[in-house]
Amino acid sequence: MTTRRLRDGRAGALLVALAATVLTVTGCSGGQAGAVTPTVTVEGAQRVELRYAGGVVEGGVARIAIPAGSTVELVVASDVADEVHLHGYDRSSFVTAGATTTLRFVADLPGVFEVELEQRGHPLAQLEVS
Ligand SMILES: [Cu+2]
Repeated sequence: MTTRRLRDGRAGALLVALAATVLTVTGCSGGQAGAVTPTVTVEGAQRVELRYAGGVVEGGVARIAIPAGSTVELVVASDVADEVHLHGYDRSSFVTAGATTTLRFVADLPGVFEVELEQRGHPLAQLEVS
């Protein structure tokens, strides 16, 4: 009886490990579908760098996958003065022409959220928190 319980316990642990692997693989393949992947800072934050110049976003307006619960550093460089606005979380920060601004927040709300240059109404990216 004791041996049987031990085996069952191991099988359960193996299933949990397999399920975790499947979830991880699914997450990775989703992130590669034309999306920009954030870099991870030494502090473990998800760092996203966007550059707006000449009226366009460098590399196009991408959907960026963010693991829910992580700290995000959203760095926006702009050649015009405007306000960077993250919808949903309703965070914003002014940027002066030729400078960068950083929005730092904890991604504790799942969903897809637009980042835009508020005064121009120009989309910069979409953050997909899941
Ligand atoms: Cu806005």
